[in-house]
Amino acid sequence: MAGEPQADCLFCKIVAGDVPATVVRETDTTVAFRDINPQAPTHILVIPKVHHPDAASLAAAEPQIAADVLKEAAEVAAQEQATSYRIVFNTGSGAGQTVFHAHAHVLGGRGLQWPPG
Ligand code: D5M
Repeated sequence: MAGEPQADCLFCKIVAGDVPATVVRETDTTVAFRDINPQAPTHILVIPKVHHPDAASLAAAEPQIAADVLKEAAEVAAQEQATSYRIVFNTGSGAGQTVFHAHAHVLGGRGLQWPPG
């Protein structure tokens, strides 16, 4: 069922505590943890605790939790003292999505180029 934990999902395992992660913030609906392969001094992933394969399907099914993810992305940036930062939702393998559980990348702590690669 949509939103239910998926046995083969890495980020569902992080939510459950079955895979370790460096958690920096947690709310009733979200977890934020450091990316294992950081692309900037600040590189944190904010995920919903519920399982949806990407940000758009999360927003369609549970818009309040999608809003929670965005709010937490800003909270994480503030906690990291990143005044300028980028929020990225890679969607689809062609855009670089490798984990099919919705997540926001929060990148900051250095100058960021536009357009991204
Ligand atoms: O982003 C998926 C991101 O997830 C990618 O930047 C690596 C990160 N990742 C993968 N495994 C882990 C663990 N175990 N901890 C922390 N971060 C992890 P995507 O947009 O799907 O490419």
